[in-house]
Amino acid sequence: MGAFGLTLAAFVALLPALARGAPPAAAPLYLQHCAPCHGPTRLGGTGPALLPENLQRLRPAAAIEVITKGRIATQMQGFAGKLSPEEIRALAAYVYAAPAEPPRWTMAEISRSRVVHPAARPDAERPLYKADPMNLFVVVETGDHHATILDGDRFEPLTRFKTRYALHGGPKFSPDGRFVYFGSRDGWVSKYDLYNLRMVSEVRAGINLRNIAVSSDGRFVMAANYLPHTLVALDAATLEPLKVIEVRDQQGRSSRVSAVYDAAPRGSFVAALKDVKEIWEIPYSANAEPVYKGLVHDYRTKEGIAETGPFPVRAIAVDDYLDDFFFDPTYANLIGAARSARRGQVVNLDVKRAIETVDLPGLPHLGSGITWQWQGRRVLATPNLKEPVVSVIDTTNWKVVKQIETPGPGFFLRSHENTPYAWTDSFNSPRRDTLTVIDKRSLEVVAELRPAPGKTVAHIEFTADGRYALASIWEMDGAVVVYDAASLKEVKRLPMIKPSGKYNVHNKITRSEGTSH
Ligand code: DHE
Repeated sequence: MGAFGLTLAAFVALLPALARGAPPAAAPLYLQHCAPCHGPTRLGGTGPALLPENLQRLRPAAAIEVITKGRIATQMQGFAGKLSPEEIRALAAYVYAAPAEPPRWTMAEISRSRVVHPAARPDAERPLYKADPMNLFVVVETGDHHATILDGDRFEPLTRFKTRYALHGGPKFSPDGRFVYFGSRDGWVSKYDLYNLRMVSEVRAGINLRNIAVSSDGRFVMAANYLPHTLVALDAATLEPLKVIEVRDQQGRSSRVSAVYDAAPRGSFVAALKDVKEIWEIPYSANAEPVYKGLVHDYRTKEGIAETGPFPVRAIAVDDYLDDFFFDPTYANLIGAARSARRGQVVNLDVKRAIETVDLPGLPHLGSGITWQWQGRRVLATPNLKEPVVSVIDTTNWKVVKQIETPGPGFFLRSHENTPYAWTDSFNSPRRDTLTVIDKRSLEVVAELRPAPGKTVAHIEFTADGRYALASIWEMDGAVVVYDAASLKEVKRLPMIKPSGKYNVHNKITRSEGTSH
């Protein structure tokens, strides 16, 4: 061990940061007090990564508070007794500053990070338990970074386990529903066996990750990263990395990836890009005929040369940045929210251009959109992050049918084939304790529910048969509240620690029209 209890290699890795950019006192303080848990180059270790991208959701004042007092229910201790207020402020400034050398996370680092947990009953054909494996819920508890597997018939937990720090985005399932894959904001992808109730393997696919998608044939996981600017294809069986795709447009400008989704009928992944006006489609299946047609012109390497091999990229130029979107039921079109204009764009993936615009003034949260049949046509409904309305759009002509008023701007919207109601929240408003129930036939609000007055309530998911709706009380002393979806009466309340999303195996693998995909 070298200086400050670090290995020589770790200390040498830090020298550039010491030499440039950092306030003089902060780098050695970081080495001494923070590096053992957060890593010498701030990439994370037992504690989370401390890089500007990973800290975007934490205000600097809150960071100073955490360094001073520690964080409850974690190993993060307070440093008030050891460091002066000036030293704490210097440390906070240090972790919000970009490192002198941009961190690397290449194929080699990804491969090295892979963790394979000891296998038990890997070939099991049945689950360990009696509950119906198709009606399980995976409940993500972000309060203490755990997940609960809930029996969706009895509403009883089967197990609860530690996850990676700060999961984000919906966990994704293998097509048979046996495995669930999680993505964490710090870049970890974890594969969990729902038959054996154990973690199978994990790999760090990026340093700051947005979300993951699993191919509909169950063979691949694609990870979307903000840092570095990459998409990473993994073997879904082993989580071994197969390809790191650098994300840049034809002019060589590189981009963060906002999200990646599986477009099952097309046999492709589709990625939304944050910093360039392109959408990327990446076929994974040889049957993806419409995607492969004419593809020879779309294969791209960073030199712009046609490339063959797995995961070719088909870039589609769009008029504006589309950093989130929703597929129509055919998956030929996607509707994305344009960032600069108060409208949406409908992009046809086959003709490779925008074909319509939609008047959407409230920053729609399209990733949470759902569809249903209404008066003989399919409508898409989406909450809006900035306006207290649910927008209902006719997918045959892309006209807004109705803006349904809610108590406040919402985040999530959910329904099920077997219920006439759609449920939404008012997450981004003072009325965040209220759920709004909308009748899908009349497009009218039929009820408002306040399961815990004064506390945030959000994110609904239905049981496989659509009879019950589960809502999250999104607080440290939170709960999952089970409602009878017809009478709207509460039937059970399970204490949970800040449960964010919950995901029903059957609804996900059958791509229920009422849930996210
Ligand atoms: Fe999310 C899904 C983007 C902040 C909780 N969020 C998604 C998806 C995207 C997205 C693109 C769909 C990916 C998927 O499911 O595979 N989220 C963003 C943002 O851009 C935003 C606004 C800012 C950010 O910093 O990332 C953002 N998201 C949040 C939160 O603050 C939430 C409420 C708390 C948290 O844990 O981070 C949050 N996002 C969620 C959840 C889902 C999600 C629970 C999955 C929804 C689902 O049911 O499928």
